[in-house]
Amino acid sequence: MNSKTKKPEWAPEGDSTGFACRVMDGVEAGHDGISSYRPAAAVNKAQFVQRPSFTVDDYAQGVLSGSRAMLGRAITLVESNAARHIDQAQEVLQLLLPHTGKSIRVGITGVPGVGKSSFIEAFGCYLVEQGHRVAVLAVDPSSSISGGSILGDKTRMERLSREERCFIRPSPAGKTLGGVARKTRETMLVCEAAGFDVILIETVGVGQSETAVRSMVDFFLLLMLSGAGDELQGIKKGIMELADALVITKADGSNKIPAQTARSEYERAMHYLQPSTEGWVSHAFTCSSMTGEGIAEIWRVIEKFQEITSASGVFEQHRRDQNVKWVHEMIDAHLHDRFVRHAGVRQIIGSVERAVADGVLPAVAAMHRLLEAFEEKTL
Ligand SMILES: Nc1nc2c(ncn2[C@@H]2O[C@H](COP(=O)(O)OP(=O)(O)O)[C@@H](O)[C@H]2O)c(=O)[nH]1
Ligand SMILES: [Mg+2]
Repeated sequence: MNSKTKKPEWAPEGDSTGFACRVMDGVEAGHDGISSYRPAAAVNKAQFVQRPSFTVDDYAQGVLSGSRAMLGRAITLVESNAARHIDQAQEVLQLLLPHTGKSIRVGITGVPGVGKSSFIEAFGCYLVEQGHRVAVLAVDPSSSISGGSILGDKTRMERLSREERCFIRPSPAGKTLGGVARKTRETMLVCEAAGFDVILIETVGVGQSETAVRSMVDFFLLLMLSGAGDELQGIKKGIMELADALVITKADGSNKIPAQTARSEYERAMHYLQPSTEGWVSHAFTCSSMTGEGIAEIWRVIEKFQEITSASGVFEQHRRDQNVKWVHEMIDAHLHDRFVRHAGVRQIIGSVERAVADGVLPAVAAMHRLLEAFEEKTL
């Protein structure tokens, strides 16, 4: 191995040194307001290389000072499942919380192949040119099984990944959507504290992950293909109702006219849908990530959205509601987890389920029996 090759903060499992996403590097110094903050724990070089142990303040100050390396480490801490890291991560988040929230959070969804990664590349580069600092995150619960389909296609974000004003983080791994979403949500807060003012969250347009991402962003963008039926795209009316804007992708070359036709059709269809955000009318657009046409317009739409919903108070209210809802969702997940792990419950759940399936025990009685087992003190 070339000793000069810098090890990235993150690399896909089993990847060789060929993974060259520059934004993952531990860039620590000097440009673009990024300070050369060095935590005390890193002063001793040998200790730094072998076993860095950072305090909660190290993490918080490192992130706030704009250190890319500390940002990466703080996210790794937030993503960790180890009990000792979970407490520390919460303390770090507590310190960062007053510095979060000053961004626009945009969710991007659509079926695989619709052009999400290409859109993020074009859109992200445009935003960076406009002077923004862009963090790109992802929610893909299948990534731990498939080895990371989403954002794994780094070739699609080659230009963006070389931008200093951009930070790209692939989907965290996790067994449950709730776990993956929790990590992405906290990572988003860390990125905001580090000064990123546009957060783009890519989600794969299948299953429940859209709803999870919808509940953590301000603006939700649904990408669609022209010429493919709704059935084919697996797009349900419910998903369209989550969207604050719908974008027909790949509006270039011979696909330009079909894309415009599809736009008008969706525009009509959206007329009959519930609005996703109070006081905001969702519209359909076309864009091409290849020619860049339509990219600037989508940003103008998002700015307009922020302007209107901030003035009406909906923007702030949404975020407040999202936070409270998040707490309840975590409580539900936590209680459910404790329930299924409970020794007394585990002892009887098999036979109770069988009795219900066989039709000899009513469902409500089964529930009571299991909850009694759960609440019984084990001596
Ligand atoms: N012509 C054209 N092709 C595009 C455009 N955007 C994406 N593609 C192509 O569509 C395919 C899927 O794109 P990708 O961004 O990986 O989609 P994702 O799976 O939704 O992330 C790739 O072959 C891209 O080159 C576009 O604006 N115009
Ligand atoms: Mg992709």
